[in-house]
Amino acid sequence: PQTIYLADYTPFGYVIDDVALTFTLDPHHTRVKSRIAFRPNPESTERRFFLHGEGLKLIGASIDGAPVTPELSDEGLTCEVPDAPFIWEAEVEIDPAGNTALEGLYMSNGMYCTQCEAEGFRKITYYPDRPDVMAVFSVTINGPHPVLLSNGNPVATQEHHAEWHDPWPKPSYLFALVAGDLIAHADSFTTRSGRDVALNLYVRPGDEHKCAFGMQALKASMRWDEHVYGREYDLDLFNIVAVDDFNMGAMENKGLNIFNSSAVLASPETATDANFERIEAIIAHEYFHNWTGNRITCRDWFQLCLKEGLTVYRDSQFTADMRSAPVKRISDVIDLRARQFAEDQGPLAHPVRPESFQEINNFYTATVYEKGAEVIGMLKRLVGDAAYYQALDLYFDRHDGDAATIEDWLKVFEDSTGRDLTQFKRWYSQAGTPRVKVTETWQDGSLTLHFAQHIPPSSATPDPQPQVIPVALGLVGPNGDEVLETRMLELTEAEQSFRFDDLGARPVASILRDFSAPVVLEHDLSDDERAHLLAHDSDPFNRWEQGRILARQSLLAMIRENADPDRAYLDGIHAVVSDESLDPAYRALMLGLPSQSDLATALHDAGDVPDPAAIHKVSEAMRDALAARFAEIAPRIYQACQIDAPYRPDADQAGRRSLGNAMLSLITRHHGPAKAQAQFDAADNMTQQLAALANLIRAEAGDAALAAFESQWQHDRLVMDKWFGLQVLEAKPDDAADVAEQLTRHADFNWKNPNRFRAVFGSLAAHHAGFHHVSGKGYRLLADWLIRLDPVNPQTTARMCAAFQTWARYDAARRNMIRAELDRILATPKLSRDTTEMLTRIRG
Ligand code: HT7
Ligand code: ZN
Repeated sequence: PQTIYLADYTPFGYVIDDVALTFTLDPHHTRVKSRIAFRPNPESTERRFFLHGEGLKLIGASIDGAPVTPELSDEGLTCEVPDAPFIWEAEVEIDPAGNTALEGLYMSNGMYCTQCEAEGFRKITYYPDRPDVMAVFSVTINGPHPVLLSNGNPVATQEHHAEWHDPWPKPSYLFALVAGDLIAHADSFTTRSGRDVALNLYVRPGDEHKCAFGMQALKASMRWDEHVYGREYDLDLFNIVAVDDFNMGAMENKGLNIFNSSAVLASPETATDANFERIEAIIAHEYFHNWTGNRITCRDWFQLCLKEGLTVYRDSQFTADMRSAPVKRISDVIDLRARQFAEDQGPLAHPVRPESFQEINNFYTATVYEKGAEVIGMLKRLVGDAAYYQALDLYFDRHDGDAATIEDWLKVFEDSTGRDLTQFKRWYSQAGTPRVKVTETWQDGSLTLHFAQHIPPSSATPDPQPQVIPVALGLVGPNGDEVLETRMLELTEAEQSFRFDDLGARPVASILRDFSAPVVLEHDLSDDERAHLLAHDSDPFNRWEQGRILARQSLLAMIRENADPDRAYLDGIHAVVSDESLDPAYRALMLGLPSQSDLATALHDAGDVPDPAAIHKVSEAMRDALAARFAEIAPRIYQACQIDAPYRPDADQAGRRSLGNAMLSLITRHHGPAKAQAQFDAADNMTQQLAALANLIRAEAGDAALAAFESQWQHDRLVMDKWFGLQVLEAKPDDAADVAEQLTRHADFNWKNPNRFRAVFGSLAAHHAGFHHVSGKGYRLLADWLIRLDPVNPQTTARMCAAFQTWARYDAARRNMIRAELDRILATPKLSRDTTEMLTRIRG
């Protein structure tokens, strides 16, 4: 496969003034006519006329009305064209019903829909399918469906015929079309300047009752973007469509967002609190793309973080404002460490702005998205809030309508703040997670903190240079008082020291508050000092962090030295969780343990070889110890968390349920499954029902509940995804692969549906001890199914390959088994470019 390099970027040789597309829909023989006004690009000397096109049957083409015979290849066509403006017309035939890859125009449950990012438009018609070619689109749809949608505003609608016009120039990846028998949940929004916007959430009949929350989240997002970033919506209409078959979460097509139904549909009975929160965040994310992505788009796909990092950052700000800021920050850090740190420290490491790729779909990664967002957060910390928003105003003014680059983005900050960001730019160009080691010296009332930063070299960045790292610091006195309020230290050198004088008694340094930079901090505090911060730190993140480190240290000692669970940890957590002045959601987070995969990383970092079975065993023992420590208080807290009011998915109620269900786990462990069964029987919402079911399965008392759940929810795909996933997640390590295998035989295991495939195999990959079972059956089963899925849906197959990315840290037997599976998949004839690239990178 061909490798594409950032350094090779050249602009397209032609400019498009406008595009008219006419679709005549048919499941296997859809006709697409295009009429495109091209003119030579005055900013380019390139005069080769190449249009992307894949899997298209060309019916005919003409230039200025005269038929032409272009030269066709698997990737597109070339043609002789005039050295002056001209009209290109073409007609192609495509097969939406046969499109199982879910990229381009495809069918899902009888409805037509599109997914064009990143390079799906070329499966619809011949076109310069690159984000820097922006054009105004008019779309006509002919089809026997009650609802026919495209981007922008409707200009004419009759039965079986609709015409749409999008006045905003856009790249082809933002094109969308939907046709089907859909029902609109309608509402409206009045912008700050008084314009009325019609809002619709289109769903399949039967899903109408799952729309209200998504609509409310959309309106909250629109209001928030006006208040916080001064950004208004810019069309008369904003449509969202829910689709059952979708490779990712959702897509920000201009004026016509398309959502995986799991990312938008929710009712109290069918969706958990976590689902509601995720839906709120994804709706906000896609809506925020209207400015950060659509109005200002990316020059090329190497700049993906320009829109994704910034939009993730904006959606995390939104969630923090709508819910609890500390809880959101801690949850984001848990996720960042689990997914992005793993990527950055393994064979898939790449910079936030990669410099080469084979298949761009493989670069919609945690590094581009989540580390990309962390980089924005650091920029904001470094320049301060006011300067950040001023810079953003300048960014929107200067680049509205542009296809921009990271250089443009940083220049805006340099111009508006006067700061030199040359070194900061390394966050975009260097792969790897910086490690920051801190040592302390204490003398005569002065504390000196010595920082040393080190970025482990990788094949992506063999010779890393020091980065700018904002380190938020506070000092906590011996009596728990704050003796130095949070201040930002800026690390720029490989080694740097900071001194704090006139301190009286020696304080405990609280470093990297609020997780001010995406680094691994190595700060040798004693257990007592950590317990002190756990009890007193004013920074909620670091308070939680110390609890987590104590837990990790104790778990590692249990593995290495057969130690007992650490009493100081158990007591410290008991004190925080019992503190009723704290937010219940935060107290629930405090009870979480490092994941088994995190522990494997910690062991590997320390030079040990992780044993998944041993890690599982100590994690269980620690949970038993927590259950015993909380035996007295857990039933009381559980009771206090019960809600005697109609279900609401807000932060308040969700926090109480989260703490209540954390208690339910401890109670089930210590006192047996009776309370879980009672909760299951009484549950009137999915959060309570699913938590109870998980506890019953864990207690090996779940058979009846599983059967009852299945017969209650058989008709609901999204709920059944939970049923499939939970059985794998909660299986014993010896059984996880067998349970997954049995579920693949279930009549409802529709493996071509990405949500269902992920429910089973995403859960297997997430089951550390089950997936890495010593027999190798987890590896074999996943490999079998990846081989089967690849020809059907390469994107989803390639993403799932990441399950193998940590292979090199395990023992020789496991390494050999994984390598054999990787080789077996790689030897499959006609393996997709997506999967080939992923596995080649993983295998190294
Ligand atoms: N910008 C969207 C990315 C996306 C996507 C990318 C590749 C293949 C399928 C896809 N579906 C959506 C989603 C987002 O980040 O908002
Ligand atoms: Zn996005």
